Formats: sequence, C-alpha cells, structure tokens
Amino acid sequence: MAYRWTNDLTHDDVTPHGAFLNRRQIMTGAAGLGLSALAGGAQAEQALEPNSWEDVTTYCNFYEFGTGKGDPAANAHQMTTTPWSVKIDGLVDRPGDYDFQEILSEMTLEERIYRFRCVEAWSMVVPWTGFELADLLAMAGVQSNAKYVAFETLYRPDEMPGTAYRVLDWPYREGLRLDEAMHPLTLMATGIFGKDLPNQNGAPLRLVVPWKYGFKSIKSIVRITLTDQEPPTSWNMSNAREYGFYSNVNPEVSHPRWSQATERRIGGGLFAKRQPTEMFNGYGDEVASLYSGMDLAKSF
Ligand SMILES: Nc1nc2c(c(=O)[nH]1)N[C@H]1C(S)=C(S)[C@@H](COP(=O)(O)O)O[C@H]1N2
Ligand SMILES: [Mo]
Repeated sequence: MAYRWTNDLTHDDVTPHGAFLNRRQIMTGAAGLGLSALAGGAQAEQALEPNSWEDVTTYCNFYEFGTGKGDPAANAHQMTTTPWSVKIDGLVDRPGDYDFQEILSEMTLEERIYRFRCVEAWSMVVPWTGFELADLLAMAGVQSNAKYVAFETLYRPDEMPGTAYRVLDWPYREGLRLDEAMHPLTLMATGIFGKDLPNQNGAPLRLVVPWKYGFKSIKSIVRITLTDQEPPTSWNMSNAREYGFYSNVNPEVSHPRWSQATERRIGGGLFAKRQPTEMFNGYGDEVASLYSGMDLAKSF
C-alpha cells in the first residue's frame, strides 16, 4: 500500500515519562517544530490535555479482569503472554498458527499517536507502537471472496477472574469490514510509549481503530478469521440497540442513555471543560469515504 499515515499529533500532546523524556527532548528541537506545524485544523484548536503513562495504564477497560477501571491494572499480571500465537484462518491462502515473535520479525514497527475515544464518552491521546493490520493480512494472503475480519481475545478463565461473570459472552469478539481492516490507519499495537504493551492494555497484540469507539479495539488477540459474513461481536451481542457493528465515533448519534456530542479527556483534572467530539474522532478526511452512501444513524 503506497499511502502511509502521517501523525497529526506530536509528543507534546502526550505526557512523557521515564525513558520517553529523552526522546521528547530531542524532538523539542528542529523536528518538534516541524511536527507541531502539521497539527493544524481542528486538532490545533482543541487544547489537547496530555495523557500520562499512569492514565493509560491504570484507567482501563478489559472486562476479562473485572469491570472496574482499576481492575485490569490490578489483575492482568495473571495473564501469561509467552509463548503467544495467533491463529489466522478462514478465507486466507496461508492459514495457520503464527507465533507472535515470528509475526514481529516480518513486520515493520512504527509509532502512531492517536486520539482514543471510548463509547462511555471519555478519551485519551495514546502513543502506540505497532504495524498496519493490512501488512499482517497480506502475510496470510486474503482470498478474493473475503469481506470481513473477525477477531477473538484469549479466553483463559484461570488467569482471567472477570470471566467468572457473564457480563459478556466470552471470548471477547470484534470485527471489521475488510476495507476498514485494510485501511492504513488500522493498527495492530504491540506497545505504548515506546515500551511493550502492559498486560492491562492488551499484551502482546491488540487492535487499534482510532475512528471507532474504543470497544472495537480488541485486546490480547489469539485468532483472526477472514469471512464473507458480518461476524458476531461481543457488545453488539450483549445489547444490539446500544452497540452497533460499525461503532464509528459520531457526535450526532447519541447512545440511547447518553449524548456522544462531547467527551471528557482523561487526565484533564476535575474541572476541565468537556471537549466537543469530532466526527470519526477527527479522522474523517481519511475514512469518511469508506461510508459514502451509508446512513450512519442506522448503521451506527
Ligand atoms: N478483550 C477485550 N478487549 C477490549 C475490552 C475488553 O473488555 N476486553 N474493552 C474495550 C474498551 S470498551 C475500550 S475503551 C478499550 C480500552 O483500552 P485501554 O484500556 O488500553 O485504554 O479496550 C477495548 N478492548
Ligand atoms: Mo470503551
């Protein structure tokens, strides 16, 4: 794919921590200046509250470890992530169990600083490390009749205390239309802040789809299936009226129980003003064409 995404956010939009500081200091030089100039338009007007390592790693949703925001940080260390393999099957030329290290050796890692908007109307800015899902799919060889990609999270009850409760139908499942999956913004993340993903953020490999509500960004992936049918997805199965298959960030389509017009940026402090939510979470220039002709209030 010729087109590669250019970051519209800079390291000034995230709070540096530890080893990350050096990098930021370097960037504050000539390069930092150039990158800031790129962050034009709507993003520049929005005062981006910085997110810290602490915000990103302690305020989490990972229901396999509990439904509280602090539960994943408290419990996810119980999850064994080595060895790790991802089964890629369905409509692919080279199905199989791909070892995570083997995948890494084939992929080019890069950093992407993305806005991240949860359906619960909070948001963060996160510096991910990862590779494009399109590159992984190319490795497996997508067949011409494939139309969707289905994803599954690890389901290992003895390491996942939250799965004792049937809040969702485990394993956690998500899905994308193939063109969404192949889009250059769609990332398979392996790290944050230049370090490996902490377990609570979906180690060792999770999806990041920045123009969709956070629940589409499925964590700790063990299976990827190419299919010709729209796959069942966990939140949609649990409540189809509230959570659609597409779940594109859309300030104009309210959740049945709350407005999606604004969001609370985590780390902004108790009295921070809520920010307006942007269509497609600010990525409309890149992705709106995927949905031309669709009624986004119906296909929410
Ligand atoms: N397997 C799995 N993936 C998941 C979830 C989950 O509960 N289980 N929660 C989702 C939701 S609702 C959000 S907002 C993001 C949160 O990612 P973070 O904790 O890294 O910020 O993960 C998504 N991926
Ligand atoms: Mo979420």
